[in-house]
Amino acid sequence: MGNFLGIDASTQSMTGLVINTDTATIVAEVSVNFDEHYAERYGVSNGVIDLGDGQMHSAPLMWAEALEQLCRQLSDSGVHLGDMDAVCGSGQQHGTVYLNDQAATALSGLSARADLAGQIEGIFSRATAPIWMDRSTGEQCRQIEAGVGGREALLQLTGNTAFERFSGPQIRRFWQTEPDAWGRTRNISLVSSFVSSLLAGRLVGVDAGDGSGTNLMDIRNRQWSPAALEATAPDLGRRLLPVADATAVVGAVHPFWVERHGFSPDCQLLPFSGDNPSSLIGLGLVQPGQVALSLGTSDTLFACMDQARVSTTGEGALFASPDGTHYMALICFLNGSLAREAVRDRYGLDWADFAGALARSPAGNGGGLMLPWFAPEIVPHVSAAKVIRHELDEGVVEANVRAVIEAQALSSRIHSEWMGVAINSLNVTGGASTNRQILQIFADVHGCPVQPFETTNAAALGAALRAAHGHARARGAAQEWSAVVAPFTSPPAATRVEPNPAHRRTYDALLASYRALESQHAG
Ligand code: XUL
Repeated sequence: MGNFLGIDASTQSMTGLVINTDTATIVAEVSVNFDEHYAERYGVSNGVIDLGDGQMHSAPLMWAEALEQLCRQLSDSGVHLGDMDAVCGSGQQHGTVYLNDQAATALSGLSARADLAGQIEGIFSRATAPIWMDRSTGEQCRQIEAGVGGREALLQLTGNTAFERFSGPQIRRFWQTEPDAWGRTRNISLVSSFVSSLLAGRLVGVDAGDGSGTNLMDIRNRQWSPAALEATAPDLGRRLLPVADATAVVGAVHPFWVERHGFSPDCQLLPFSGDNPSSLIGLGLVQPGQVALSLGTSDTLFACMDQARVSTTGEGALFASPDGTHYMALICFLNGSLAREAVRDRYGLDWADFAGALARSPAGNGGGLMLPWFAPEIVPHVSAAKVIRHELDEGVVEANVRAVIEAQALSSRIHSEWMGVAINSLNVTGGASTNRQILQIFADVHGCPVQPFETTNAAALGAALRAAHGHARARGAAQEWSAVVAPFTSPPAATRVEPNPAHRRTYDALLASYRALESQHAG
């Protein structure tokens, strides 16, 4: 029990979130915005350097500066960094940092008399780091898939087909296009393991959560896959540290952080993970069947799974959970609020009218269906925007409002079937989660209780909770994950929406018609 710091190194900012596990409270949350502090020095816009031709990079040295700035801002906000028992973190997934043979020495020899960035300027074999927004690696994706025996083989081996934004394709492109700099590359980190290495003062490995976003890790044994390494770049194995155990302390923070920023010399460090795997913990999803749905511009579904099942139709990404045993699915439906708002605006409604229309219309909509692809859809794959109405009169407001929400709920049920998990609880976050009528439809379609769930920064909270879990384990007082996350991630029971069994039967029947309509028009 004590105080734990979670750091999220995301695309546009670096956030620190402090929890106290004795009082079950978030005691501080502070953010350093990259554009605000570093736009000029590093040439970033929204945290990103656009190098053209789809090459989207960022600056690792900037992240080092931001880490010190974050410590100063936390202290200024009243946090006593000396009280932190452990620190852990997360990073935007997939980005790769290329280090030369000076890195290990520079990190271990850090002096508290000078700033961090000035002391590590010389450790990079490539000044910038490609990140998840990079779209320049299509060719490399195909080559890597071919190299391991095809798309399906890579999917079964690593949990994912090759994605342009994943680390392996980024690495292959670097080897192909900059062979000299590749020759000077001694180690490759991800964003997560780079920031944890700065705190440790030595190179820290990638955890399995972030490792599964590389196309390089065997998803089942959570180790680098020799076949995937070979298909990506020569001698890659010796440039990567072994995959780190996400639940085990790697040691104390380097004296640099003690002397310069007031951390305790006993403050323990856990390997960082990717932001999405970290959010899985921050959303409290530590048992199979627990699912969260974030209703944003796009709707994103996070699920905790017991086994490494893959989506053969490419409908979701599969990552290892940093809880050490489970897996996570990430499914992104592009037409989220985008579609809800399009219907709202089409009929000149506000959100209260929208809720009223749901309340006045019957479950199942009398068989009226809509395929609400107001923009090209990711899941299911739909390449051009189209809105299809089936037994649905465009002139009837209530029926169209109900049709868009029922479509989203039915689609989330159909396209999460590949997970092979019985969804037994659904936490819904984001703007639309305050609308009880929407929650009722999701509860009835999935046949499970649905709860609105307010989150702050789920990735940073997940990191702080991982710090608490790892610290207890290292003391020999290991706690169940559910006990660690519950005080921070349980919505009040009174807000829960229970499924209505009669509606559930209506939706079971409607599911077949929706599935048929969808397969007729998707693609
Ligand atoms: C996930 C992904 C993004 C980044 C951004 O696969 O690419 O969510 O992790 O933070």
